[in-house]
Amino acid sequence: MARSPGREEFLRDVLAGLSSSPKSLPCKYFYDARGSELFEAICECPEYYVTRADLALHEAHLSEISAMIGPGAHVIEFGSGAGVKTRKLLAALERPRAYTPIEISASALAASARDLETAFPDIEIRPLKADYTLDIDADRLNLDPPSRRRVIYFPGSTIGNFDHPEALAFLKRMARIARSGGAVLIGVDLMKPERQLIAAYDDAQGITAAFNQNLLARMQRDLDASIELDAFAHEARFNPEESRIEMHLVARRPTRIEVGGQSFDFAGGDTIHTESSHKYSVKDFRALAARAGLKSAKVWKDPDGLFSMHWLET
Ligand code: AVI
Repeated sequence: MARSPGREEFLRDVLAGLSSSPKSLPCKYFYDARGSELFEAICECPEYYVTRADLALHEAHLSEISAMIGPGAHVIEFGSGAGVKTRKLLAALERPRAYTPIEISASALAASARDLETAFPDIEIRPLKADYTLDIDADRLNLDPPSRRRVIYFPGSTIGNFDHPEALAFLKRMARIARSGGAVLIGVDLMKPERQLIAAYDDAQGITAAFNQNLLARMQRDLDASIELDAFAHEARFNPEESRIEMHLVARRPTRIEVGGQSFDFAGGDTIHTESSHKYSVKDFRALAARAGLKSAKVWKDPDGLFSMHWLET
């Protein structure tokens, strides 16, 4: 999810989100430099099981995953490839032919490509600067001969941050890019008791709260917005109808946000919905993938049933 769209796009999305009912802001704007630091800190929180469970699943099943990917494949990651999971995966692959990280931030992409070229001199690193949430120009990946297997890699459960129609469209796009004979390796967070989910998204140290509130601070910094930061509190809510955790910024008292020449009034208790994190059962995710034309060939779960990794074939 690390994206840094320009100021114009940010302002347009903020004005649209604050004008809508209920008010919302897109979660992609969490990840400026400060937000990315806070997200790294969330991943270390004892309550936020997602990163640890995902990494443990990678470690436990690397040789099987490597065998499924097979020799000579082109691994295409939707994300910068800067993470420890990517390194573990690349290290375990049998003579991979190529690896492409797809990332909108040119600086993040260049830094990770440089590091990976040094660490993996045998792998052809082909970075692609693009917004993976939009359509990717397939010509830019078509250096591959038709016989080369493509594997789309999307760890970390970011798929959960998409609403169901968006997740379906996203999976269809992955299937198109993987093309016939390809596969998708994707991390998906699993449904679990509400108490555990709330703790994971409202940790005791207040790091997730700071991550959520940084969105308002970013509006001040980047858009010169006038906001009483202390008038908004972080809240994590479970939405059982949609099987998702929602993050909100809730007005503690009547307040006003002024941005881009417009003002938005809040009564105490009014909220801005800033993120949804959908939780799936294995069965429901398989069904969603099937609607995108992806056949489930293997699912790995950790022993506590917290997290899953799906191998889907085109
Ligand atoms: C990036 N994404 C998978 C995280 C999640 O769990 O939905 C973002 C996050 N939001 C709060 N904590 C972590």
